[in-house]
Amino acid sequence: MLNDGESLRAGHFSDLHYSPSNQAEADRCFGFAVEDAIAFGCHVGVVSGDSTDHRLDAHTPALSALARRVHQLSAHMPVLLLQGTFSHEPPGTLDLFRLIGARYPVYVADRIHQVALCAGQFQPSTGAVFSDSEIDALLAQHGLPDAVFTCVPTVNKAVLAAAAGVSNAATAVGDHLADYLAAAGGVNRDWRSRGVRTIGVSHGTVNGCQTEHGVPMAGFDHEFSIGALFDAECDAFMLGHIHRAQQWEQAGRVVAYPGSIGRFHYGEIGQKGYLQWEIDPGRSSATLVETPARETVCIDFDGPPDMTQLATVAGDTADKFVRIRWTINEEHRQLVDRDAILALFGKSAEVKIEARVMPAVRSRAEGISRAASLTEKLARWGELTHVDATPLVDRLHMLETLDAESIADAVLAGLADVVAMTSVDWMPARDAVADSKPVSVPERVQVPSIAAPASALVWLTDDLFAAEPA
Ligand SMILES: [Mn+2]
Repeated sequence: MLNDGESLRAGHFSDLHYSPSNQAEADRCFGFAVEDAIAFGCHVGVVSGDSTDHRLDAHTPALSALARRVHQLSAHMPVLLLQGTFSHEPPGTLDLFRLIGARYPVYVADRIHQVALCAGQFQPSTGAVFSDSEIDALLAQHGLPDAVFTCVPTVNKAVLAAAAGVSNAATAVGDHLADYLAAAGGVNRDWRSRGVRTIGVSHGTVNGCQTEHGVPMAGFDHEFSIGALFDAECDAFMLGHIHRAQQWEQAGRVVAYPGSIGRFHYGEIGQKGYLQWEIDPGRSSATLVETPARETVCIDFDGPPDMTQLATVAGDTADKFVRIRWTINEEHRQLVDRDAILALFGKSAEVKIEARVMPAVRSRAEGISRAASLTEKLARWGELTHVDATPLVDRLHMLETLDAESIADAVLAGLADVVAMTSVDWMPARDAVADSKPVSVPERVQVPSIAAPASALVWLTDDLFAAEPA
């Protein structure tokens, strides 16, 4: 397949996410990439997982569109498909693809193992790595392979533990992977010493990589460290799962994500494409070839949308996918003219409007929840609202310690005192008040007296609904 001294050229595609809703985007981009890889003269094609977005029925047009592209590619080069995330690519999804190879085979890697590419045919290892006797037999039968792949598809933890030969099931996934990659590294060093190219293919998250939204992935639950990947001693390590293109290099060897083939969500930053690899024993390079992914424009307002600004932006959004978001208070939501916004973006491929309405919120008394007793809460409320809470605290104390009758008696006693103490001079000229009779206070009740100016007492006897005297 390769002339002496020629680099192996590989087309590396990932995260195609074929589905009914993604079909136009996925097929425009993957179709472009397949044709470009064929024109570039790639010797092998690799899809590093998530060919589909979710479970697809056999009659779904998106599934046959994907199959046609893989078939088209296999007319020109052998194709390796790696099992991706189970929720995107349920186990068994790729099985049918083994049957659609054209001139070259389509090989499905759905277990942890190594596979040699010899004269356009795939020769897999029986176990997780090639044994010495397998290597001898392979060399005797086929001569030097064009490349040896180390395949690490998505697997469950038990399978992974078995592949790594680790008995401790409690070990983290990342540790099992690191053990396996180190073991594969020994075999790959052996292949390289014979002048054979080695290629890793996997689907997972590298600790410290960046997502398509620009967020760095950091934490201990991510599958690989970049060091563990380089420990596999592959000249080229082809990754899938993260939708943003990025790569790492160490002494001429490269680990890279092409990112997703197209732009499937709003707000994804960076270019979309596929990787053209050129691989030699101990050295490789990966170049991103941009696909015609859709262009998205995201316009966010912290408040109501600015129509002048939107009108300016709209001029540049023909055939683009536009998302406009704003936040607005509940009472102002009617001020936004959605129809006017849609009219501005009439030439766009799609306009998605997301209004976030802020409900009217009543301000609460800060710190009141930290006060231990009801009395303290009341005092805190008084402080915050500039109200003298002392009389209220007195009344609260009465409510807490006395029964209703005692309280009523005490109130009446208080009124009697006020009336008794009040001289006619400053009594309001209101017959009703003057006519009120003092009430005796029962001896047994000892309560704080509640004094009130006589002018405040009219409600006791007055007609509350009568018009105020002029
Ligand atoms: Mn994906």
